[in-house]
Amino acid sequence: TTAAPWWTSAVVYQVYPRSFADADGDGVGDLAGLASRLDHLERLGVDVVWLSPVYASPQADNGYDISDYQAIDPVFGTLEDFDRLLAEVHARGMKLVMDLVVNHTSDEHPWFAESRSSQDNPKRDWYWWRPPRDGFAAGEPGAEPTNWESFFSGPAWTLDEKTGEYYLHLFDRKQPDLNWENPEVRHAVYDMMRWWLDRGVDGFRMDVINLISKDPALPDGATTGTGGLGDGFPHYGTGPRIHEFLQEMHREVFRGRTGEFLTVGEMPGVTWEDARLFTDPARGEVDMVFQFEHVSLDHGQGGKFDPKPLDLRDLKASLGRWQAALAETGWNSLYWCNHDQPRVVSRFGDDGQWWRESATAWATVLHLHRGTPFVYQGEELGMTNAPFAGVHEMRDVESLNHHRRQVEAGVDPDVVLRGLRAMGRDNARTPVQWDATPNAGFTSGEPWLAVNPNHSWLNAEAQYDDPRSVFNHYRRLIGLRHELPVVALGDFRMLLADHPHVYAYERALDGVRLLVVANLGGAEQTVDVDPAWSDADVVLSNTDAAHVSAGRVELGPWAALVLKR
Ligand code: ISL
Repeated sequence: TTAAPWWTSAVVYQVYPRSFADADGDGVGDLAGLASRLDHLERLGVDVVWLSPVYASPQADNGYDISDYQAIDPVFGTLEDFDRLLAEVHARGMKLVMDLVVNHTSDEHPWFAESRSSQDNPKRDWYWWRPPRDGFAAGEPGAEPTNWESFFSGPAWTLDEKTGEYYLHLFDRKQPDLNWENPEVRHAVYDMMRWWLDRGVDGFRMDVINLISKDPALPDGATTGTGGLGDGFPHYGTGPRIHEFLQEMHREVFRGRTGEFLTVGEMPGVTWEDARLFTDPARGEVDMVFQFEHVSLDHGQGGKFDPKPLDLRDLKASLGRWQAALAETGWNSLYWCNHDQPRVVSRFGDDGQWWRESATAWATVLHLHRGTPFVYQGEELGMTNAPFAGVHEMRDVESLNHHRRQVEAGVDPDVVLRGLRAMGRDNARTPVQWDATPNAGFTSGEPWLAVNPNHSWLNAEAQYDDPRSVFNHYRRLIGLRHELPVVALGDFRMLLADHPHVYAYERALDGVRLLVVANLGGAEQTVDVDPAWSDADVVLSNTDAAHVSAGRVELGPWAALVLKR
């Protein structure tokens, strides 16, 4: 059998640069700040850094609105700063992948400035332009060419007065969608990708990459009537030419290159059936995908900002399905957290009494699945959601647009705020908490987003030398993946699928077996397991409140164990 790819035993750490470390005191994190904190990543033991966008951008969506793909935004530093960072990451034996945001550009990108300048500009067809819907005048409600809702609230079309046509933006109006039907667009993207690979980067995380393929007929889609994010967009998941585009990208950009690269496609709406195709190495598309099924299970009737309690059985069914689907061919990513998701210890754990136990229990459950784990900055410290006093303390365009649209529609502002406090993306974007000093050692200036007051006790300095800390638990989990082949390559078998509070599964490879069993609740649980585990070694535990006897495991609140035999 061919050797397993290097990323099957790798752990990726996501840096959201504006909130990681600020070296120049302007209150926004930067490349020099990140370079000064690489000891933290090396101590944690991660293999790859995924760097969220640092390109030139008006920052309408914190850099996911790019105005020059081959320049570093001054707020983060210079290309020289980037080259220095990359050299330092490589010198420490780590890799660095960039965030590829090519479903859309900023409306301030020169390409869009040309495209919008006239209907017969050579770059007109680099974006999606359409006249008002038949029977409607430009600007009239309902004149939008399709019924698609933006992910950031409101219609996905904006009228450009100058040429009397609408342009498509699945996200904010400052993020016009590129037209991937146009080969000129595709080749401009591939040129840019090759430029970054030639500069030495080790791959890409690809932003909403499954959305780049739309049906050129631009048909209306089914809507829920609640104006849900992305409502009506008929290709939520897999557009008509997505496999063709990804295979062309892989051929044009990666084929013939020696070296070890990583590609992960972020794919809202992707199913495990699609993922089998996207991640089948024989198809040359991407190495793994970010799915959204497991992080949408707590979305209520009203969608993302109308959360409901998670039923653990739903989570086990979802992740178990993905483990089974990609067991033979393809590969899973593993994540709870990123810059778009609330902090897992607040969302699914207990950020009060059982903060440490619940943070480490969720980490244990994730990291020992088959797949490549992604650690989002601060997750390794057990960072929590932040206590936003009101929407005035929030910065995220998705939240601010949602708040405005809901309040305009007459929804009680307190109800809207409750959803934003629980699920808003700013929760993940508060500055990393390095120590107990003012602003948590993140900046010497005024932070762009308030530092969580709990940094007084919840910070890296307080955890480095505490063997029971969240940080050291993540370090041991990552160490297990590097030490035991069964973690990376072992078969996966879900246990206790119907238990509402305990998550348990087995891994097996070449006669080595692991049992992962975690109590994901605040009440004690006792579960039956195969008696063969009674004399197994406990290779990792987050508490003393657990006991293994013949055929039984007793688990205190949020207790998580890893047994090996
Ligand atoms: O999580 C989400 C689904 O409701 C959205 O918050 C998120 O926008 C979506 O998953 C797509 O995310 C990616 O593309 C966006 C950018 O705002 C996100 O930060 C990025 O991760 C547009 O580029």
